[in-house]
Amino acid sequence: DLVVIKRALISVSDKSGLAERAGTLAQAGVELISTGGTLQALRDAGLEARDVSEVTGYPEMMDGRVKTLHPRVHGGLLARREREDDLAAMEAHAIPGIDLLVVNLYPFEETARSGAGIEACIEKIDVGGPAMIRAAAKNHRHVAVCVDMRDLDKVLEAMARHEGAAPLSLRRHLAAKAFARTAAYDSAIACRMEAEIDKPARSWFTLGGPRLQKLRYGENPHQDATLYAAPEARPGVASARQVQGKELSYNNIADADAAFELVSEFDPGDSAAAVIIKHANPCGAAQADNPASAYERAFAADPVSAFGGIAAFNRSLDAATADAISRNFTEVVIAPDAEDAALDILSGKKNVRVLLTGALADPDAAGWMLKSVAGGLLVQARDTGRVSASQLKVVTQRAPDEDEMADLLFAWRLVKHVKSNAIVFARDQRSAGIGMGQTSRVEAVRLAVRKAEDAAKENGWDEPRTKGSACASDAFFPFPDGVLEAAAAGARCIIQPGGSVRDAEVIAAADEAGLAMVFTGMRHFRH
Ligand code: 93A
Repeated sequence: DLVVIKRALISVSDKSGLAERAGTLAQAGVELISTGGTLQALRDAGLEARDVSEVTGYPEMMDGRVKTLHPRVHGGLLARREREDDLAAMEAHAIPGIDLLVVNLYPFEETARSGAGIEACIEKIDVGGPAMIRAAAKNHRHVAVCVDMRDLDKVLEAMARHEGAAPLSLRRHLAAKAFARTAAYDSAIACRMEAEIDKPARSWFTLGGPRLQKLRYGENPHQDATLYAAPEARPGVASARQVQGKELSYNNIADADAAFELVSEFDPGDSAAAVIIKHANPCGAAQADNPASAYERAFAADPVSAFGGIAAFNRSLDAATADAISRNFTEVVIAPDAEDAALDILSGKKNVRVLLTGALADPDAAGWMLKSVAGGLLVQARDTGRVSASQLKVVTQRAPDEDEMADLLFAWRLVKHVKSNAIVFARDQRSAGIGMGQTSRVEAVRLAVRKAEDAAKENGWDEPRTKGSACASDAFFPFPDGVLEAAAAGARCIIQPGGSVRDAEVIAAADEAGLAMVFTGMRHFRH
């Protein structure tokens, strides 16, 4: 099961850590073969290496597009060492056997992420590298392959233990990683190519990027979990910088994502916004002149649920906000940025995880949402739907006034981020009561009303904030009952998609109760 490493081909785009490791290989008596830039780097480090052109008998050509694509390279990677005919072919065609391949690819992903144009991206498509990686990985019974310089350390350690040899278990592990790497690389290329096409066919879904973090566990401690990078780069939780706090858990990441995607719907130029999330649902959200009062308003909307919640902001954290946050038990804080004074204050709460994203998420950005089903994967585009006041259709005798319209639009933004069936009451640009995840719409209304009543008790308000509120429903009311309950709780206006066969009855009930009602023509299911 041991393969003694006698000859290695090294061809790396990212040359960091190369010289030292190649030096260890050379010391172990391994002959090195290399491509242009890598060869130069090795020689600069005082190491001896053979030029691949000398092996192939051809110079590198076409700006390096063709350098290792040759039978003398691929034969050396693919030859089965126990097969007489393979050995005879090597002998006949002067093919040197390669026992170790070290390749990292042209930086296609980085180039695409930097927003480079398609031509620049295409130039970064590595062809020879993946071809060699796949050849070596296919032939891992005889060859070890490293697609990551750090894996060469594992090979070197094994060689030190096994008299210059790498065991099958390691070669197998490296081969699996090699195919995962070329698959992810090609996924990224496919993604970038599809971005150039108006209506991509999507007969296959391309997934996958590198592992960002191995998580301690999943939603529950008995579930394994990992965070991977998506092929498309977007500001958000996966790319955020954690500046302090305990390790992020699976649920932290999921909730911080929900929080940040929602708060990013609010333009920081218009007002500060704060959102508090529990179990992927907002329990409080508010706008204000500054982040601290937005947070206080969001917190007061449901102080009981906010315990141990995740707080998200659309503006940089300042000292006053950090102060307000640290008075409550908070699991995660996520914001585009933070002032030093804010970080100082939060550092007093060692366990609070603070994530800085550098920018808000773009609510209009294209992207994919995944959900696994037994034996399959459901894939849909992100919900980028939004409505403005001018797109709303007033369906009742009374039209909403300006204040009501502002609260309707606020509630509508929120309800998009609440699990269905979802109902949001809002007043003065803050949530008043949120009903989420119910199996009937009227039950979602009741839950939202009850939460508003609880909040009034908790805060010592003389009435629940549903009085005089705007109410949003993520999908149409199938019956008038939900509308009647909302009216009974003091709502003055309702925003909903419309489209029920009973719309006429629902509108009549709203008119009877003196409510203004607008239709969006767009629903926001979220399951
Ligand atoms: O342009 S390529 O697709 N054609 C090739 O034949 C080839 N062989 C190796 N790119 C090729 N490579 C890549 O060159 C490797 O994957 C590596 O990323 C890079 C190293 O080039 P250099 O040693 O000249 O810096």
